[in-house]
Amino acid sequence: MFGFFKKDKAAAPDASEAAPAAPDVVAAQDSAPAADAPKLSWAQRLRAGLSRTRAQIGGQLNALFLRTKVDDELLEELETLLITSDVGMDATTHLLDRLRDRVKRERIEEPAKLRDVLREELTRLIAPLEKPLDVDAHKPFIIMIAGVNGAGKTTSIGKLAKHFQSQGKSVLLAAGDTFRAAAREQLETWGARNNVAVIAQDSGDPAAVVFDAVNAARARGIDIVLADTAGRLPTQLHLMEEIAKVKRVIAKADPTGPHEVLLVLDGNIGQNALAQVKAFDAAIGVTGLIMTKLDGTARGGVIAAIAKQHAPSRPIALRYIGVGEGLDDLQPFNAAEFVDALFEPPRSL
Ligand SMILES: Nc1nc2c(ncn2[C@@H]2O[C@H](COP(=O)(O)OP(=O)(O)OP(=O)(O)O)[C@@H](O)[C@H]2O)c(=O)[nH]1
Ligand SMILES: [Mg+2]
Repeated sequence: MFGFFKKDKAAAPDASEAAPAAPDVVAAQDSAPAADAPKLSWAQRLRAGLSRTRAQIGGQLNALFLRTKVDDELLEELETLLITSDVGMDATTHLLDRLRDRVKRERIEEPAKLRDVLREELTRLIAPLEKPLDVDAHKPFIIMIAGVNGAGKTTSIGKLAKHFQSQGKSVLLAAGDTFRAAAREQLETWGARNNVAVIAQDSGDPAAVVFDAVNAARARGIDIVLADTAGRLPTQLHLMEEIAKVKRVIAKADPTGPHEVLLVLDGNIGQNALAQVKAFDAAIGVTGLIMTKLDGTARGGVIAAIAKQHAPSRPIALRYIGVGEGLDDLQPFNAAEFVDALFEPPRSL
């Protein structure tokens, strides 16, 4: 049975105070049962988790839309605000083109109306990222997790394991981070506590560990394999080659796999996310993204930049977003919900 914990998100939204890796999953479970803490709905946690982004971007947006009329000055300031909010040049230009066009065609004069139009256009822009992962397509469904050091891979695996278990799926973890000595034990401890099998090896070869895990999952009739990998930078070419090998070896164990290659992105890195997606995609063919730590940053606007970079020729899926360190703080990405959480509630008229 999964024991999990609740934390007061408002009290500790800062990812920078974080300690290392999988131990966090374990440590957090040990430390903060907080049974009396009010249980927040996902929408409430999302809103709380995005409070920094909202305070910074949403606050300034709302100030703009309190103006008395829609004019060039307002549109220019909006453009600057979006560019400086990690929405990026391409996505901002796209949004402003759409807005200017609609201001003209629909004769929009009211800033409040323009605000609604921006919400609509932003939702439309990021909606293609919303493609929930369908884990029923294969058994075992093999998910490989990649990303730079400290992005939130191992923590996200813990959250995903819980997410899938709550859907009645059996899960097996592959301790493919053979780089850090402690990583394996951390995953094993966590797995034992949460009734999730963990496959690990002394060999130090991540491809061999993951190969074993896929075979074990098949033998045991497991639904989902989550393969952790060590953090690496795209510039560390030998490590990028190593992770490409992990993928090839998975395909040897199961010619249809891996069924999902998830890149974990730290929400704090802003525009760097675009370069990471490109580099990991070139090496291992990324099929989905997880963006973590949106609670610790005001840089959530980068989601629009990612949508623009990949639309419409090669849409990429933002499968999950993380808005806290709790096991429940990872949820499927929902474009409308995300935009709603960014903007302050509409002012009463
Ligand atoms: N606030 C917050 N912290 C997070 C979130 N996701 C992960 N973290 C924290 O980020 C830190 C790094 O997470 P890990 O899961 O260890 O990252 P990793 O990618 O496995 O790291 P390496 O294996 O060292 O490359 C930990 O302290 C986590 O608790 C999130 O959504 N919000
Ligand atoms: Mg890790």
